[in-house]
Amino acid sequence: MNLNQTEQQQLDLITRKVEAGERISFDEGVFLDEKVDILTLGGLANQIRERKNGNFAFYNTNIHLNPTNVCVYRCKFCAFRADLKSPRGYTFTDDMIRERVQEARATGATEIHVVGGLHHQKKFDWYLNVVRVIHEEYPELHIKAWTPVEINWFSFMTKKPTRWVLEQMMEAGLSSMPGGGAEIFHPEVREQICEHKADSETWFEVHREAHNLGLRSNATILYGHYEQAKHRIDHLCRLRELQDETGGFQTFIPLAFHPENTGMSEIHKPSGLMDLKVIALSRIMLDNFDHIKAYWIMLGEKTAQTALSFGADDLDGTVVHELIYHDAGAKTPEGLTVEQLHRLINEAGRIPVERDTLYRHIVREGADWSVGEPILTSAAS
Ligand code: V47
Ligand code: SF4
Repeated sequence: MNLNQTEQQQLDLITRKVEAGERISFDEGVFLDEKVDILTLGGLANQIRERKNGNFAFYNTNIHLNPTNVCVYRCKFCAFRADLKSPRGYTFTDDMIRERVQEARATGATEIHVVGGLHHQKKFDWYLNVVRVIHEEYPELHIKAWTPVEINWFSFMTKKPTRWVLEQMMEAGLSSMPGGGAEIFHPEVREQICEHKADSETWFEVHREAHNLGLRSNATILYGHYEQAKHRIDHLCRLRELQDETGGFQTFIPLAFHPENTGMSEIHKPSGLMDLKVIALSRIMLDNFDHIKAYWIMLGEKTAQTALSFGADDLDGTVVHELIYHDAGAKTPEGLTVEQLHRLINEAGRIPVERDTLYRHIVREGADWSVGEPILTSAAS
């Protein structure tokens, strides 16, 4: 790392702030992103990671359901969507949903992650029914469903406020919200990649409303395309602000752009170093988030494992039936067994802990599971 004297002083100041648990500013974040080497970033991030989560590395047993890929929108980065009349288009029936839920039960999943396209012809009741069918089939299964893009679409279709939409969904069985649809909040980039869908103000408003109703949610960033350091850091600072207000976010998940079959296929997939850098910067900037997830499906097992020493404390889960990244060229398997996840975590020198969506310990006895106490080490701080 070739820093001049002033830059070295700036890094020393940031290092002292990290050691003291103080907040890193936007300008300092941009400096770290643009000038500081990956090992230094990793060291800073790892300090915070261990302070918050000790030596634990979390995972969960989950299953994905993307009930339709037909979508009215055309986000440039998306390889998953299909036109209404496309032979690639599909839509789940109630029986198909039940079958997926039965699979969830059989594999011991504690969570189902549900997101999909905004189908031209499906009304709000169809989406509500997806949640209801899941909940009726397996009431213990935690339903983490819909991004603000979908909630905003339901609000548009029904002409009802966000709060009403969320309440209907909660009544049907919704338990939390995933972090998707965030992409890059800054309009300079958002307008290039998904200008038509819910803007960043809407994204934040939906999460604020969800948190006010007692739902927990996640957040993501889609990096490795047109964005620059200032856009990435701006994204993290905006999230930190809402978290100060509501405390409702649980986990932050950096998502590396996969270019294959997208409208941005001229871009190269981000390198492993870039992946680790974004994980580390996220851990350093998001001082009020408990968890940073290295989503192995998208990073690959090797980078995800390494990320456990660069700020991440969670690998997501056993994940079966993932489509969004595999349609965009991800070469990872669609699922890992619990044994494989344990091996990845143990090799990284961490202690594997199975969690539920709300970061409570999962206790297993044979085929049965139950929810134990929260395992958060930062709760002690
Ligand atoms: O919003 C779409 C991203 C997101 C591509 O909350 C792509 O636990 C890379 O949000 N290359 C949906 N990324 C997935 C998501 C998520 C994933 C895992 C865990 C959680 C959680 C949430 O996927 C979209 C978009 O940002 N995405 N296409 C692509 N070609
Ligand atoms: Fe539709 Fe979501 Fe794909 Fe955008 S990212 S085109 S909203 S499925």
